[in-house]
Formats: sequence, C-alpha cells, structure tokens
Amino acid sequence: MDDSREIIRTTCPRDCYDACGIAVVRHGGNAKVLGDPDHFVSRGALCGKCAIGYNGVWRDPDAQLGRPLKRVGPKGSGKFEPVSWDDAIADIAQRLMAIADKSGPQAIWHAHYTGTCSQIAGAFPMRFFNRLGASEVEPDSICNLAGHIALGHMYGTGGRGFDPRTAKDAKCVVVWGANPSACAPHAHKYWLKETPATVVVVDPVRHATAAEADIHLQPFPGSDAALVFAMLHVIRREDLLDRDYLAAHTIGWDEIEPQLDACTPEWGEQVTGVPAADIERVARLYGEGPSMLWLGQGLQRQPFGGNIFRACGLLPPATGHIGKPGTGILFLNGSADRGMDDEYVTAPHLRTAPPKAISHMDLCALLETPKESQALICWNINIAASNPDQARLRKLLTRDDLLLVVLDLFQTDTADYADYVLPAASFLEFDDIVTSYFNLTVSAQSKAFEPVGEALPNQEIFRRLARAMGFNESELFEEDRSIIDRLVANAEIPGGFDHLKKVGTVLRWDEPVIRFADGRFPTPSGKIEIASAAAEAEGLPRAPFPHADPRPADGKFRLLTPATPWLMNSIYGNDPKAMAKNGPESIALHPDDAAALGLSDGDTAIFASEIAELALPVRIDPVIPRGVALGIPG
Ligand SMILES: Nc1nc2c(c(=O)[nH]1)N[C@H]1C(S)=C(S)[C@@H](COP(=O)(O)OP(=O)(O)OC[C@H]3O[C@@H](n4cnc5c(=O)[nH]c(N)nc54)[C@H](O)[C@@H]3O)O[C@H]1N2
Ligand SMILES: Nc1nc2c(c(=O)[nH]1)N[C@H]1C(S)=C(S)[C@@H](COP(=O)(O)OP(=O)(O)OC[C@H]3O[C@@H](n4cnc5c(=O)[nH]c(N)nc54)[C@H](O)[C@@H]3O)O[C@H]1N2
Ligand SMILES: [Mo]
Repeated sequence: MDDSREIIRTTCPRDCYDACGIAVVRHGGNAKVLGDPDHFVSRGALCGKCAIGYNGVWRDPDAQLGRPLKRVGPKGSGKFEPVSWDDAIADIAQRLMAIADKSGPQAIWHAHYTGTCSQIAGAFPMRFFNRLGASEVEPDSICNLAGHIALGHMYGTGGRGFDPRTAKDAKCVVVWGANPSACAPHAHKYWLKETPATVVVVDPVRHATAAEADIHLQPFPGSDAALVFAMLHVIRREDLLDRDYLAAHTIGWDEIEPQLDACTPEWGEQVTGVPAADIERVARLYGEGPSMLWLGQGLQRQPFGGNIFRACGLLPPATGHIGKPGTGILFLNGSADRGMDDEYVTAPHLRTAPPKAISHMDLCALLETPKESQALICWNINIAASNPDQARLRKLLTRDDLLLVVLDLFQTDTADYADYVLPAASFLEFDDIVTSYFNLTVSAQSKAFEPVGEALPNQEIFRRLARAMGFNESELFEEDRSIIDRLVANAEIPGGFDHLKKVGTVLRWDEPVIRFADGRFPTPSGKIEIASAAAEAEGLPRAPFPHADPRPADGKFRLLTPATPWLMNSIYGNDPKAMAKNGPESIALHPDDAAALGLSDGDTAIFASEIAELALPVRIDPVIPRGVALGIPG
C-alpha cells in the first residue's frame, strides 16, 4: 500500500472574491481537495460548493469530457460521436477559414467569460481571436459593465478598490448591494467579522451577511441613488461634508449640492422604504468615519445601475473617506498593478480586422442575422444557461448554418447545441496564475492531477487551432511556462514561480495599500469627475441624480435573483450533492403581497414576464420588502 503523503498547494480560479488557497492532499492512493490551512483566506476550509465540486464532478472521469465530440444528430439533440483531436481541429479550422474568406473574419464570433479566471486559460485564447480578426460578445456585459463604465467616468477606473487589509483602521464598513455570505464566503466569515468597524449592509434582501450586520438598510431595488442623496442631505446638515477634499480633488460638486435641499430623510423614506431615522443614523456613522464602501455587482444590475454607482461614488469624496487608512471604495480590484499585463497576455497588436463587439443583451438579435454570424466559439462560458431570453437563444442555437464550437469541462446546456465539443482540462490539471479581485494577491495554480482522457487546457486547444489555420506568429504558440515566468517577473515575486508554488500565495505589498493617497485620479482632469463631460458625450447624464425606480403596479413584482451559495453561476449545477444542498427552487414574497393574491406558503403560482413564465412554489418571508419577488434557484 502507498503510504506516502504529498501536499500540492494551488488556488481556486472561480469568479469569486476569495481566490482561496487549496491544498491537494494525496495519501495512500487517495486525493482530497481541501482548503489550505496556511492560506489567510481559506484557513483550512473551502466553501461548501467548491468542497463538494472539487471532490465530486470535477474529479469524476464519467462526468468530465475526455474526448473531442462531433455532432451526429440534429442540432440540439445532444447526439455526438468521439473524434480525434486532429480531425476535429482540422475540420473546425477549415470551416473557419472558409467563413473568413467568404464573409470576412468578423462573421466569426466568440463568447467567453468566467469559466476559469486564471491568467492563461482565462485570457491567452484572445491572441488567437485577435489574429483571426474575430468579433467578440463583450464579456462584462452579462455581469458588471455598468459599474465599470460608471466608476470609469467618475474615478477613471472601476478596478482600483480599497485594500481589504485597511479595514483594521475603519470605524464603518458599508456593504452595499453585495452578498458576501454567498459570493465571498470567506470574506464574510473572517474579514467582515474581524474588522473593528460597525458593519452596515444595504440590500433589499436579508441574506446572512445582512442578518449578522450591525445595521441592515432595506431599500426597494433600484432606489439606491435616492438613498445616497438623502444620506448626503444629512451629512451636509450635520456638517460632515469635507469641503476641502471636494474643492481640491473633485469637479462638479456644485451640480449636486443644490439638489440636496429636497432630499430630506423623510423624502428618502418615502421613495426608498428605509425609515428616515435609519437614513440619519447611517449617514452620521458613514460621515464620521473612517469609512469603507464596498459596492456589489448585484447593485448595478438595475435599469439605472450606472447612476446608482455614480451616486454611491459621491460618498467617499463628499466625506473625505478616501486616500487615507480605513477608507476607500471597492467594486473590484484589477490585477494590472500586480504585474498582470493584459496586453501582453492577449496581444491586441495581432489584430487583423477592426475590433467588433456586441453586448450579451444583443446576442439573440445578432444570431437572427445569419449573414453577420456564421460561427460562434464559446469558451469559459455556458450561454444557454447564463444568457437572458433563454428560450429565444436556445432556438437560435439550433440554426443549421451556424458553426457552434464549445470548449468546456462538461457536457453543458450550451454544449448540447454544438457542432463540436472540445474537452477542456480543469484548473487542477495545469499550472497558471490566479489573482483575487478583492485581496491584492498573486497565487500559483499548480497541476495536481493528469487531465481526464485527452482533455487539454484552453490555451493548448487554441495553439492547435492556430497551427491548423496556418498562422505563424510566435505569440500564438508561446508556452505556458514562458508566460508564467514573465507575469511572475512583472509581479516582482522573489524566487519566481517555483517559490510561488511552494508558498501558494503572496500579497503583492507587505503593508495595506492606501489607494489614491495622492488625491490624483486617472480621469481627464486628474480629479474625481462628479460631473463628467465624457459621460455627457456618450449621451449619459453629466452627473448622478436622486433617482428611484417606480414601485411596480399591483400584482406585479420586482424579481430579484441573487446568487446562491451552492452554485457558481451555472457551475456545480451538474453535481448532485451541490444540488441537493441547494434545495428546490421557489419564489419568496412578503406576507401582505401573498395574502393580497390569496397565496399561502407552499402554494404553486405562475410567475410570468414578457419573455417567460414559471410555475413555482411560493415561500412567505416577512423580511422581504413589499413588491419584491425573491427567486431562489433550484
Ligand atoms: N442563470 C444564471 N445566469 C447568470 C448568472 C447566474 O448566476 N445564473 N450569473 C450572471 C453573472 S454574474 C455572470 S458573471 C455570468 C457568467 O456566465 P458564464 O461564464 O456562462 O458562467 P458559468 O456558469 O460560470 O460558466 C462557465 C462555464 O465554463 C466552464 N469552465 C470552467 N473551467 C473551464 C476551463 O478551464 N475551460 C473551459 N473551456 N471551460 C471551463 C464551466 O464548466 C461552465 O460551463 O452569468 C450571468 N448570468
Ligand atoms: N456562491 C456564489 N458565489 C459567487 C457567484 C455565484 O453565482 N455563486 N457569482 C460570482 C460572480 S460572477 C459575481 S458577479 C459575484 C456577485 O457578487 P454579489 O454582487 O455580491 O452578488 P449578487 O448576488 O449578484 O448581488 C448582490 C446583492 O445585490 C442585491 N441587490 C439587487 N438589487 C439591488 C438594489 O437595487 N439595491 C441594492 N442595494 N441591492 C440590490 C441582491 O439582493 C444581492 O443580495 O459573485 C461571485 N461569487
Ligand atoms: Mo458575474
């Protein structure tokens, strides 16, 4: 019997704030994927879904794809036969070249997102698409683009958030429209609990982080900009405005201040549903500070999501809670200043056709124009599960004249429609680099297992396609280790990748980073642009305004579908244990709303929108705002 014990340190590359350190422990011929006990985020335990998935379907050769598959039945029938890599790659390359010759490469589209967020498997394939001159379905348009654009106009970037370590100096931490208890489980479990600050959660839903917070404000969805203006009314009244900061480091405050007169806490209560006394309390608390502001991704998925972000973005400069310890604003932390050179990894200089992109919201319309969409390559994404207007999309994916190629670890909803399904190796099966979008880390992804069957990492699949297409630029064939070494050198990690593999994770800076300490921002003016000429030029409002979405009419609801702790978007949906934990799907309603419709707990009701309808069991939940229907995915 093999009694040796081996530990391989690696890192979870899911699209999650945490980027947990993992210990793969091999003992006596068995292997377990566990949280690394020495890692400051995971502290010895993965979250429930990853612990299940990485010891379940992600290690199950019967569940994972191991051979390239070619469609044999009608489109969408899910009937395939295994083919060799050589045959699959040769046929796909030949068909792509024929499309490029006849209609131009821009008729070839690719969609990709968050399947894996490691540097190489997540971005290197862009080199191939740039060289081909293909068109792109803009990845962020299905998740967080509104927030990035809004903070881009105002702060010059949505990717330079506070360093979470500075929370040791904060007196107030506001989590606004984020749900760490599901989406950043370790930040919820440790970071938020360990800060000495008073924790405020602003969310229509009382999720576990809200329930455990010191204060929970429950605005009606889409009313957050009005809530900010009511808070600013109080901040000004209590003499907590930092007029020196506003004068030195912002432009356009004069367009905001006159609007504050009308935005009393009583008005705020009326339009947001948050009691006036609570608005006053939180305004004082935030205004006194030092205060940190975390803006979630759920927050910007609103009809006026950009305005909400720009309104929230007023709070740090208005109070001066930015550029000092225990302050700042966070949407996401980009990794460019941790050495992750996106231009190097994606090589835009290889482009052979002008970039063309559409939003995920327009994918169906695109696919309804066959001339402009002749091929679609999906990698790191499961559009048939994660895109809106699903019934319409699925019908379009059966188009006989559309070449659909899907790269995935599993036979997903999207893969069922493919002409070719190409088996991708998982993060446990090759080396790469991972960075968190919360903590300022750089981590090693280390190979712990051999790929299942003939599966290959994304990057190798695109190297092979590039070769078959006759491309010869050396960038297209750069090996993983060369890319890793370059990125690790950029990140100035002493000892290089070999050292990183040993320790798993390094924090890029030893001490907490204070963002924007010099009061300079990467905007055209170098200041926070409260009023933005660039926004105006794009047809957007010049400055944020105190908007609140109207409440739905009687019998109508505002549907919220926040993330569940047991799924990662659609990932783990094929793991029976994760799905059993998740439980059955339902819709939760306020007792008064349910009573008005004559519904009791457990009744089945039909919920319909313009594009779909679902029959779902009703749950009664007294802590949901009236007019909100909370979808609990099954
Ligand atoms: N129904 C529903 N829709 C959603 C969401 C949701 O929670 N539910 N969330 C929304 C949000 S916030 C986002 S960001 C988007 C996310 O949209 P997607 O990116 O489509 O989301 P995932 O379900 O994470 O799908 C990623 C796919 O990548 C695969 N994958 C994992 N690792 C690899 C790899 O190394 N290589 C390859 N080729 N594939 C890999 C997974 O098996 C999975 O099928 O969806 C949005 N839409
Ligand atoms: N377990 C798990 N973790 C995940 C994911 C997952 O699917 N499952 N997805 C990953 C991805 S891709 C992303 S983008 C992140 C998302 O991370 P988060 O942004 O934290 O999560 P969401 O569930 O998208 O939305 C957060 C909260 O926004 C609230 N919200 C909705 N509308 C409004 C509003 O109008 N005002 C306010 N104040 N709040 C509102 C919702 O009630 C929800 O609690 O999580 C990542 N982590
Ligand atoms: Mo997302």
